[in-house]
Amino acid sequence: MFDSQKLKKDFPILAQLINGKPLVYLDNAATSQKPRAVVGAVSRYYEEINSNIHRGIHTLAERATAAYEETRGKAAKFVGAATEEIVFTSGTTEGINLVAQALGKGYLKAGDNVLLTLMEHHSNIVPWQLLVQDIGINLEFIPVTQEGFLEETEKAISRVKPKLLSFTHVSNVLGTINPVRELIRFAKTLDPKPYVLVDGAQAVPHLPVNVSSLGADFYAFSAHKMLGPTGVGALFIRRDVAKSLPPFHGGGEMIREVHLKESLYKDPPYRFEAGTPNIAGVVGFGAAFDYLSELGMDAVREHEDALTAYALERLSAVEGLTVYGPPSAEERGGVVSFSVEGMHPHDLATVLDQEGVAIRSGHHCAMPLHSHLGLVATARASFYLYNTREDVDRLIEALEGARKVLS
Ligand code: C6P
Repeated sequence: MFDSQKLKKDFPILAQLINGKPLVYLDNAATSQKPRAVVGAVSRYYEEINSNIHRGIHTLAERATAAYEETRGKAAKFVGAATEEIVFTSGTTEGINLVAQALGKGYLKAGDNVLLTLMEHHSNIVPWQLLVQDIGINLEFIPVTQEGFLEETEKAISRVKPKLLSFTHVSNVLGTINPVRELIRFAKTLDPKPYVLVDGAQAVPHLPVNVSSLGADFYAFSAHKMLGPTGVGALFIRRDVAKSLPPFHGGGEMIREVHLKESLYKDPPYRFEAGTPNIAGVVGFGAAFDYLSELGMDAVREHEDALTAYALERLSAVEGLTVYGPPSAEERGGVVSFSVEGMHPHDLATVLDQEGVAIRSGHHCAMPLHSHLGLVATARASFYLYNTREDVDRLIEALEGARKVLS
């Protein structure tokens, strides 16, 4: 039985008072909290096996390499990939930049279309804008309805004929779960077939994801949003795509041979991992995969689905409050953005913080989406496996209190 109240005890940070009130942490889309198992794995790494990887042949180096590579296997299993299809990155942002820069070295050329959506995080917009400046690609966007769904996607794909389609699996503002499999299947009917990149930052932590069955060529996600450390993430690159993809950055460890004027690179995934990586972070990421695997992602999703449905129901009863995004919990992840009439989201977040309730306010790194919806900023509550119905009740109480203070 999934018991979020019990799970909370695994997260020492949640047991504190903020402004004299028990903390209710509802900023999980920004970053999740870390269970003891992850914190312990990172400190054990430093206390017991810290060493550089893939280089030394001494015992510690071998242990550190084994721990690092073990996580690659766990990541692959978690998202339904082969081990060599997983590249460690510093996070989703670096994963998308890696793909953009690598595809910008020959695959994408001046005038080629890259199709994004209006609900993208800046991490899936700005890397492509850099290629507009560098090589003159053309960016097009799939629109979003006022309810928060992608609009006329097939029409956009057929009209734009992109060489690359890149979109988010779950919106970090609207919570919308996009129909990834269907979108990819349709995109792949084009001739020539475009590459498809999926931004999984808000999906892998919350839903069962199988990148192979989705049919993605690239799929990026971050450890810190799924109980792991900051500064580490993974990028799935489909085996046959990776073979012909040039490296993003050069340096130690990604090479087979270095000569003065040229080098031979290693096979994927090592070709894409130059320099000393965040080894401790990757080891902590491994502990996060273990923790989530033990719970089961179906159970995590089920819990968040029920909690989001409860939050939507209670929020809808707050006077002057508007929720953005799909109306039903099944169509969205555990992210609920809203505004309250007459109150700036920053003021709202400040008053809630006084009550120990942590939410995010602002544009959530999705300025084009906010502009498209005619908004400047929103308040956002986002849930995870340790959140309870009592947390939602505390949010509502604090919101009612804020209405009294601010209106
Ligand atoms: N969104 C939020 O509060 P990084 O920073 O690389 O781990 O993840 C970037 C990123 C990419 N795509 C989506 C859909 C995201 O939500 C994020 C991170 C956080 O919404 C921080 S801005």
